[in-house]
Amino acid sequence: MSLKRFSRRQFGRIAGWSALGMPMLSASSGLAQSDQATGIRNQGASSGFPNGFLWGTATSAYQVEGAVSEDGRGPSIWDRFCQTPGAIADRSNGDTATDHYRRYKEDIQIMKSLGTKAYRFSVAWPRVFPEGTGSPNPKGLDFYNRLVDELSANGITPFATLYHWDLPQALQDRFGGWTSRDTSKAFADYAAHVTERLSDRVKHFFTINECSRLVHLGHGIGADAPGLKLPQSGLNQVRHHVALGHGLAVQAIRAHGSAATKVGPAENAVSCIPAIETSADIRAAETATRELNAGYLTVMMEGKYTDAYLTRAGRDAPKFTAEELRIISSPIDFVGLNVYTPDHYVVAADNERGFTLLPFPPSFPHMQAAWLRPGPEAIYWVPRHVAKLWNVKSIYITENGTSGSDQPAADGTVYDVDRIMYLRNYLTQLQRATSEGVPVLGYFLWSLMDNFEWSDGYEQRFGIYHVDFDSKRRTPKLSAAFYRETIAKNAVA
Ligand code: GBH
Repeated sequence: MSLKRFSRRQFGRIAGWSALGMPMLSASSGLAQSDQATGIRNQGASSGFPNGFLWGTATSAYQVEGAVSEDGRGPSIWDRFCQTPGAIADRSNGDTATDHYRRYKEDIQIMKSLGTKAYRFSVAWPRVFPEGTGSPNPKGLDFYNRLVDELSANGITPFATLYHWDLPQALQDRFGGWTSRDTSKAFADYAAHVTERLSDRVKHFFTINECSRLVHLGHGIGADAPGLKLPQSGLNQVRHHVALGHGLAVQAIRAHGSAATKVGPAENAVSCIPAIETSADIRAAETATRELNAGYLTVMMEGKYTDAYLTRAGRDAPKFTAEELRIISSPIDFVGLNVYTPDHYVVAADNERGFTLLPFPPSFPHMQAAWLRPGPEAIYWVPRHVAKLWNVKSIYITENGTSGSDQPAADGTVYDVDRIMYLRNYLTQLQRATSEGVPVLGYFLWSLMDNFEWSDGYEQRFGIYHVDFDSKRRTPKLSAAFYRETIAKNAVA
C-alpha cells in the first residue's frame, strides 16, 4: 500500500506526525533529489539499498506484550526473575510493559505509517504451553493468529522468533531449564506446534534469539533470568543444549511447516572488526569471528566445535554426541544477525591464534547504555564475515538500534539526534555492505517503541516511538521521521 492512499491529514493523525510537526513526504521519494543551484545530488542511486530491500522493526514478547496473566498464560523465568530483589534496575517487570497485547492494532498502524514492510515479533512459549509441555493453551496462539492476520491485512510481512528468553517457569522447575537437554526437546515440540498453526501465513521463523546472551548473562553471571552462576563446565553444557535446541527446532519446523517455510537463528555474533583494513587484519578478524563464536554460529554452520574451543575448555568441555552435532548443524535458510556494537577490534598477530583482541581505551565513546559503544562498521563486517566464513547467501539484520537519553522537549517531542547519528552511521555502513554484494536482504530496527529492557527495566529506551509507561501513549521521536524518510528513499536519509 502506498502512502498516497492517505490524505496528509489522515496520515499525520494515524502516525502522530502532526504532533511532531513533521512536513510530510513528497509523493514519490524514491528518486534522487538534486539541489538546483549547486547541482549536488542528495542520495543518488549509488547511495541506495537494493530494490526490494526489506525494512522492518523488531520487538519481543516479554518486552512489549504485558498481559502476563491473560488468557491462560503460564509464568516464565522472567516473571520470576523480576521478583528477585536487586535483579531489575528500577524494580519493574513486564506485567504491563507497553500493553502491546491489547494495542497491537494501533502498533501495526504505526508500523504502516513508517512505511515498514516487515515486523519481527516473538511468540511467548508460556502463552502456548503454560506448563512448557503437555496440553497447549489454544487462547495463547489465538493472540498470534490475530496479530499475524492484522499484519497481513496491512501489507506487513510477519517474521516470528520462537524463543526470546521467556522460558516457561515450569521447565526451569522440572528440568532445570537449559541445564537439561529435556528443554531442548521441549523447545522442538513447541516449535512444531507453532509452525503447524502459523506457517500458512508466517514464512520466516527464527529459532532462538541471541544464544550467547541467554547463556552468559542467564547462566554465567546471573544478570538475566534464570539468574544462575554456573561453573564453567555447567555453562558449557548449557551452551550445548541451547545449540541443540536450535537444531532440533530447525528440524521440527521443516517437518511441520508448510513447504515455503524458511528458518534460521537470530544471533548476536561476537563482532570482530579489523583494526585497519589490511588483508592481514581482515583475515585475523575472520579467524577471531570463527573462534569466538565457536559454541554458537560456528557449530551451527560447521557441525563441530573448533579444536581451539575444545582445547581451551579442557575438562570443562561439553558432553556431546556426533548425532547431536549433526542436529545442531541442520541446514538453515538464512542467518539473522543482531548488531549493536563492536565487541573487539582485532589485529593480526604472530601467535598461536593468529590474532590479538585490542582493549578499548577509556576514552572510547558509548551511547546511553555503557555497553553500547558506537562502531558503525560492525554492521558492515559482521555480515561480511558470516557470508565469507560459511558461504551464507541470505542474511537479515534482525536487530540494530540504541537507547538514548530521550528527554522530551518543551513541546513534548523527543529530538533524539543521538539515535539518528547512530542509525545514520550504521545504515551507511550497511549500505556499503549491500553495495559490495554482501547478501543482506533486510533490516529490523530495534525497536519500534520503548519497552521493558530486561535488567535495565524501563530505564533504557530503545524505541523510535516514545512510550509513556503510565498512559501507554506512543509518540514518534525524531528518529521515527528519519527512519520513515530512509525507507521511502531506500537510501540513508
Ligand atoms: C538485544 O540484546 C536483545 O535481543 C533485545 O531483547 C534487547 O532489548 C536489545 O538487544 C537491547 O539491549 O552485562 O551490562 O555489559 C543486545 C545484546 C549483549 C546487550 C549483552 C547487553 C550486556 C550488557 N546484549 N549486553 S552488560
